[in-house]
Amino acid sequence: MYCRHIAVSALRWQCAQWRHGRGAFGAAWCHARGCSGQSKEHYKVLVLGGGSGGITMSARMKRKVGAENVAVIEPSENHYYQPIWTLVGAGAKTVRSSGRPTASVVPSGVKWIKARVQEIDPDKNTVRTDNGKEISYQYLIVALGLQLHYEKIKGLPEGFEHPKIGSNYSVQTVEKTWKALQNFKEGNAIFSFPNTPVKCAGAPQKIMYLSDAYFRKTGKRSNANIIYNTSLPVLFGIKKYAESLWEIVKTRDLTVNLRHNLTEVRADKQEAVFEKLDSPGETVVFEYEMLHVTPPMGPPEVLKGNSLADQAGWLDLDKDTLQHKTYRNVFGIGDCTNLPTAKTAAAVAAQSSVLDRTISKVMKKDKPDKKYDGYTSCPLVTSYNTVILAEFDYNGQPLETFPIDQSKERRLMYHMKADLMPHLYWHGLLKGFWGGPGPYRKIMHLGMK
Ligand code: FAD
Ligand code: UQ1
Repeated sequence: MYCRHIAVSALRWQCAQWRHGRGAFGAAWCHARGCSGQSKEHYKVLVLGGGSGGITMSARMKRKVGAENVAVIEPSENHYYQPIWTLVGAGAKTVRSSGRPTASVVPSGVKWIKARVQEIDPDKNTVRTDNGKEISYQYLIVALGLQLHYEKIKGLPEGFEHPKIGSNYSVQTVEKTWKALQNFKEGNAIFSFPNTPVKCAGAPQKIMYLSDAYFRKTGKRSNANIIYNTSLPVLFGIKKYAESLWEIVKTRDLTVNLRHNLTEVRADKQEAVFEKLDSPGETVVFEYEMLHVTPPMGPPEVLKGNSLADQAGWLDLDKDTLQHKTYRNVFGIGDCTNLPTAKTAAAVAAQSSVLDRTISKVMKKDKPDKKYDGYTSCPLVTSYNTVILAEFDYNGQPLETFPIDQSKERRLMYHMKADLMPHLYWHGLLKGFWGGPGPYRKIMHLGMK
């Protein structure tokens, strides 16, 4: 039985070599042994993860190599537009509006493999799924996103069964934020930021500004202590926008405690425990009437310890071309990568056009020539009708699309975030037509020069 297993594996491997145009045996050898190219699962381009980056690249790869040569592995029945959860948590949008069936976003003709990737073997060009399938590829695009770790906070996730606690970071908990806001009477409203990399680093404080606005609108503000406890030593990483945010914090009477990391939630007692990162061993307990949790985050489990990952577990990419540093037929996009920029859908958009070009070049055995500048963007929602549109690059330098000062709160930017962006996402980005605002930025700034 064991020997037969080895023999079958060897046969499959040999045939995979033939399909890759390598190996000692040819088509006739493989067909004679009942292993036709058609019956085996092999794709020219295999995409791991059907989130923002995975669906975007599936659409772009379909145009490049034909739908029948592309597959995407994604276990979830639904695809979510996560950026709108900030507004869902504040009651300005419905959670229903954030999701669509995965079947409707996978490009037509592209194979959707509804499974979870369990193992990647980049030396053999194969991937194994949780339902036991082995799939081989010629080119691999890794778009697995990141993992949320609520369980790393003592008392969670079970604490979410109590009221007064919510989190905009998952579809299961985002409506709890809105419930906690509505039920708020008086006391502390606390907002946390973890001691790990996060996606959309502005989101943990956006919900604080919206809560402040909601309390003012409903006459509860004078009963509320609004507290932002962040593990970071700064309010926001880019000075230009941080200055505006500090001004808002001051004028709206919000409290910011830097270097405070949430470690425990005692939901039955409505207490949150924070460690003071600059005084090792020291903790401080806050009572809360409302708690918004941004969970610790980390790389996908399947990448940790894999030869595709760096020491921390993130996909190890060339920061300019998005090609893997050692496996030249492997590429990546989005939150699962170690690209030294903020993890956002806006970054995915800009990365997608560079990666498209890189893959074209690699397929033609040319040298990749387009460079990703690290573009990322975070629409900092500061009320129910204003946004500061932060946009910046690898160097932390503002890289603004519009020829106006984007560090100011603007109504127009709110409408862009709430009304325009969802359309751009579903009909532009996911269809492979939106590669970020780079080309428009150049046009918009022409008149200024
Ligand atoms: P995802 O879109 O998360 O997709 C990863 C996919 O991989 C998922 O579908 C998952 O099911 C799948 N997957 C995971 N493990 C496996 C496995 N083992 N096998 C197969 N599939 C797997 N970005 C902005 O640009 N602007 C914003 O205003 C903004 N606001 C945000 C607010 C919130 C509250 C949140 C949560 C996010 C926000 N973002 C924002 C960030 C943005 O949503 C992400 O950066 C973006 O979705 C990243 O895309 P991705 O493809 O890397 O990951
Ligand atoms: C963007 O491209 C994008 O991806 C579709 C987002 O995610 C939802 C964004 O939030 C932003 C701000 C951008 C950048 C787009 C423009 C027009 C500045």
